[in-house]
Amino acid sequence: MSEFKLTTVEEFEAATNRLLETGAKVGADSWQMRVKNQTPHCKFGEQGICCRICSMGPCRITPKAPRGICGCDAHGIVGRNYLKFTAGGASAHSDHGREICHTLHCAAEDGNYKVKDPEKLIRIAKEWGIETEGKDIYALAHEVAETGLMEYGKPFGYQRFLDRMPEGQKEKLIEDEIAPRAIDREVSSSLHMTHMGCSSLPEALVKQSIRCGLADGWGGSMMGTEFSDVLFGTPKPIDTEANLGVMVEENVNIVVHGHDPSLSEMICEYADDPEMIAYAKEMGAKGITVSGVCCTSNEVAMRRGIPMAGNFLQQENVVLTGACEAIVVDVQCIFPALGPLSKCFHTKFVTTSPIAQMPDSEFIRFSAETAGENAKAIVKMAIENFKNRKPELVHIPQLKQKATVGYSVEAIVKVLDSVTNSQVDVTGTTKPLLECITSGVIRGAVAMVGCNNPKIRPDYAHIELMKKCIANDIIIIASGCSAQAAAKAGLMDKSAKDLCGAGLKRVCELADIPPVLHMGSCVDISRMMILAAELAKDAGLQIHQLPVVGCAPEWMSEKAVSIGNYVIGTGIDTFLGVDPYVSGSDQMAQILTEGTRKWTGAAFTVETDIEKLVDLMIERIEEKRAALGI
Ligand code: MSK
Repeated sequence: MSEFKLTTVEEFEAATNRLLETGAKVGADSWQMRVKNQTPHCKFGEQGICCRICSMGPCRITPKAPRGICGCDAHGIVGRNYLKFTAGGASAHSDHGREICHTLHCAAEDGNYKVKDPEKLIRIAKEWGIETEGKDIYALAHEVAETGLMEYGKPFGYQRFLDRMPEGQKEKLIEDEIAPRAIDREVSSSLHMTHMGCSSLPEALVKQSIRCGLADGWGGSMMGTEFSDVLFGTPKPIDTEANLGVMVEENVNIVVHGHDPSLSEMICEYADDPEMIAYAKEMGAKGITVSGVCCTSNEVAMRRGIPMAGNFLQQENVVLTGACEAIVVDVQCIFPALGPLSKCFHTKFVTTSPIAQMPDSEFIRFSAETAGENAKAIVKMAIENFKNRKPELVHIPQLKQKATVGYSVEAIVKVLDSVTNSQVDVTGTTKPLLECITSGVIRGAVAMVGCNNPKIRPDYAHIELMKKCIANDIIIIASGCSAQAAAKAGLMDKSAKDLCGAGLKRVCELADIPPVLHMGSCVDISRMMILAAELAKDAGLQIHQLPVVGCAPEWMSEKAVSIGNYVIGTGIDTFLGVDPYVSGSDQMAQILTEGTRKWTGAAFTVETDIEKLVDLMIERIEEKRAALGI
């Protein structure tokens, strides 16, 4: 009998409550308290009908005042707010991708950063028409990086990676004026369109939202993912652990948080350095444990097996353990609350990027050129802080689960190919996966993504949706904080196959995979787009015909809105558990939930009842199967 048991959300909550007791002792604030202070939320903001893009307002739409001072109605105001929301997210993801391009441009044989996957680099160079023959790998890396950087500001043409789409899809996007041009241009055009006195036509604003999102998904994010693989290695299945119990009381605990692997990779490198480990011992610790929060955690988990301490709404918990010597952050999804919170403990809150500077932090400017010395200084600082712990405040909840992570597209193709082609050459296609789907052994796939949001019981929606899907033979590919929710629960343990329907269970057994596949961080949703494109090409279909849907049940960030736009822009129906502030306009709601189909074949479904949301997803997958006659 297997001893495997999922960790429940109730157990997560009990662990959090225990940590909040420590917080109360030291007078710490928490997101749980701040939610109470901020509730009820502003109704105008919730419906997206508050406009403050010029100084004549702010204007708010009511039955008595149906137009703002400029005459814009609710539909225009909601539409502009939605486009701004998207542009914020696209800019963040794409700027992350740009940083990775710069890091690739700094790569050198004897430098801080090396090319770890030269094959992938050569493959991308060939795809982009860059001569590879007889070139030094670093010269090639620099040329590819420079070409990538040009994708941000080139004056003509569309994003290069659109050529990865099935035949005809890019042309359709061009015809509908949704194909993304230069990335910065799409962000800039979006902000131009939302300027006072420009667009107020909902259809135009949604179209631009999709275009801007696609510049992120098939531009900035895709380059972020691909070049991170070139620099740090393309992920392969690797074992790790997840939840706060991965922190080790006797060790110096360094927690990396944010998104950009350029920093966290270096921290891991130096934390592993025998000189640093010896120094930690000298300071009274047994060793050094690096663990992660949010997407930077996903990055180092899937390449190095670094354990995952938690996801978005657990970031304060790592400090509340009283055993965190340093929480080291780069960009995005970092609570400014970590500054004052860390002051209640001995924890050093280390900010490293000019993009994310916060009060009550120690700022150590990190750059690709000085990465080694920056990382060493941070690791040393954490070690020297070990002696400042207050033992009476230390409590690490003993909750953790095993997880197998690192399912890049390349890894998925490889594991499935090895099942069907054990005696012959590996073909390197998605055909084995397609056969499973066509035969009905697997009914379809859900791309589960996104954050936590206090509007939804944290992690509950992710976990319950995944459980119901796998029980219905629907495989899950997960990224971002959704992936971490799955890992903390135990759904990325191979033993979780016992929770699957008979078909998916058989596939998990044959391929030796968990039913929820970890695909990486939030920029890595681009991997999901590549997989969908490959599946469609191998099946001779368009992406929107596949029995595949996207789902972000607990999303919260601007990036998630950008992602949602590029997922439906790619042709994948997307199910949201939180409304993107559009309920104030029936016209906007209609376009987003139906109208976009004429351009991309996909649309959003918003349903805050999680039970209903999962049933709607399963229904949509079955509809797609029926339309294909499978
Ligand atoms: S970290 S964007 S909370 S997934 Fe990528 Fe998690 Fe959402 Fe941030």
